[in-house]
Amino acid sequence: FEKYNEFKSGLQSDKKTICSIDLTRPSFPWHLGSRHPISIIRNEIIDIFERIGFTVSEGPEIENDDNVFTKLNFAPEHPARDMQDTFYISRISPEDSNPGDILLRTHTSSVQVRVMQSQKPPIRTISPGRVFRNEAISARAHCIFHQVEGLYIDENVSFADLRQTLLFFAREMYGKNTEIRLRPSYFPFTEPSAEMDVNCTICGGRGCNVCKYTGWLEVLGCGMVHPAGLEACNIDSKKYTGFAFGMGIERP
Ligand code: 2U9
Repeated sequence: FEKYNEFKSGLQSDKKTICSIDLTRPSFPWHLGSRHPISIIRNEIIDIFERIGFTVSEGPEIENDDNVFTKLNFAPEHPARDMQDTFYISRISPEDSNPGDILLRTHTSSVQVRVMQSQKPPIRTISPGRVFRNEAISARAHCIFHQVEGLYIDENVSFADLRQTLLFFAREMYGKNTEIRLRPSYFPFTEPSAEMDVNCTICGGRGCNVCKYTGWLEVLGCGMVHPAGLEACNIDSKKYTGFAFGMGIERP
């Protein structure tokens, strides 16, 4: 109580008689917060591809049917166009004069469709961003998630270029001893298509519940850009070839 009175009278007379510290200053240390895990992984992926000449491209989340589906070689009745899979904002019957329905993009490939229409090859770009799918929400899946997609178009781009680029990415991202394997797959926008696995770094390949005892983790999809997609964006598919890849950010 004595100490209290001493401080009180000190404060009433002159602050400096109590101690030399400025009591009005904010407390220390001052925590400024930290990056969100999604941003950390997105920035890591961007850094790796920027080192080998890719530039970042961005585009709108509200898109039209042409850029999300038609120009990527999705058939008119493809199930991804279904209202159960895609969030539609307004439905417009397609005509030559309009680009069709307005919807929330289901992948960031639509950004790359815009790049292909506004730039000439060589094109080397990656598109990070939010995408929207009308799916049941569970512990493993949400209707909004994040992707990074990549596109490389030039003369003489081959599947070997695709494999070597993705091997470089995997070793930068997951460690220098990482091995990859490509399994055949199917996407409307690439032919041939593949899914890429990396060896499981959690169990070192011995098998664990993360890799479901296979020793491999699926990390991305990829393939050679379908010639119909190039032509739809006014790129001569006899002169140019390209590869593309896409990955979700949440899982890594
Ligand atoms: C253009 C042409 C083709 C991008 C690609 C994938 C394969 C792929 C999925 C991974 C997990 C999406 O987030 S996910 O569900 N993506 O498997 N994406 S090839 O292909 C393109 C991109 C642009 C013009």
